[in-house]
Amino acid sequence: MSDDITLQFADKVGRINQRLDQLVEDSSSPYATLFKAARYTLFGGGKRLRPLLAIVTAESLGVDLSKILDPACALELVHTYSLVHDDLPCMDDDDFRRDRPTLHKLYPEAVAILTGDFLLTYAFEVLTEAPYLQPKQSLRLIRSLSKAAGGHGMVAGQIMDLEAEGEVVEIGALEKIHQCKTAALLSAAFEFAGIVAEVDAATLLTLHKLGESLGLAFQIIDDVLDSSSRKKEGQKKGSDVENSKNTYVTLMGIERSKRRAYKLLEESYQFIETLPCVSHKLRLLAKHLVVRGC
Ligand code: GRG
Repeated sequence: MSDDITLQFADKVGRINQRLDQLVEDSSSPYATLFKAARYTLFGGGKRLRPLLAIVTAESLGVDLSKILDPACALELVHTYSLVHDDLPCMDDDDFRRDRPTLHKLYPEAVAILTGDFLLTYAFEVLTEAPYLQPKQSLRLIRSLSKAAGGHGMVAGQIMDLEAEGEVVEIGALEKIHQCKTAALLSAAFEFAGIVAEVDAATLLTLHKLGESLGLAFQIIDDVLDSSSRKKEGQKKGSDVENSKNTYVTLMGIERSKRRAYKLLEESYQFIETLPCVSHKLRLLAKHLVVRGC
């Protein structure tokens, strides 16, 4: 994110970090390693985009931060689990994330797996205990997050991605992978805002579609940035090229990929326009997910 945007949302990121710090405390229990490892990965410099999207959208819809903060943190717990498991030797086999050793490089691999399991499971516990929500709202949040994370969501995206390694896939198949891997959790973030704000079914569907468009645009730009940093640094272990991964850039080239991302951003703006609220901040945040560093 650019400096301007970082400043704009610094207070919210601060609140997210503060709450995560309370939710995942250091422990002096016999299983303290789990909490140390979770904190290493949770406080490793993530941008907190998913909780930010949930909070900014919910606030635009008139929700108080106190109601959306814990659900927003649950999104970050799931996101963090997915990064830990994605980096494992049996998946992408990455040695570094956010310029620091990945969790399995610092701890035994089993600890990294268990830490991911803990973060994923704990996200749902947090949702059951989120304050100021009616039981029906908590259930709807749990349903939304399970769908995004599960067998038709992130896990599905991951398995399709692994199976496509070394094969050349069609662009439609790649989009399906990224809808599941990346966009599903963004859709859940927007849905979270709608559920907490108690919007109608049509608005909830718009929020879901907003996540699909913006999530895909975000992923395409991630591929573009990944390919330019690879050019600068040479091929790294765990890079998309080393793993023979299909990316938007390998299938469409940089310029066409960017055009596709900007078209999806326009589509996202249209969804934002139809929301029953003034959403200038949301539009700004959406833009900065896509128009960044390239
Ligand atoms: C179920 C193990 C498992 C994985 C699911 C989400 C996922 C699939 C894997 C994570 C790795 C990956 C490349 C995801 C694509 C989405 C993406 C661009 C993640 C990075 O998100 P940022 O930029 O990360 O928000 P920070 O570091 O800011 O938290």
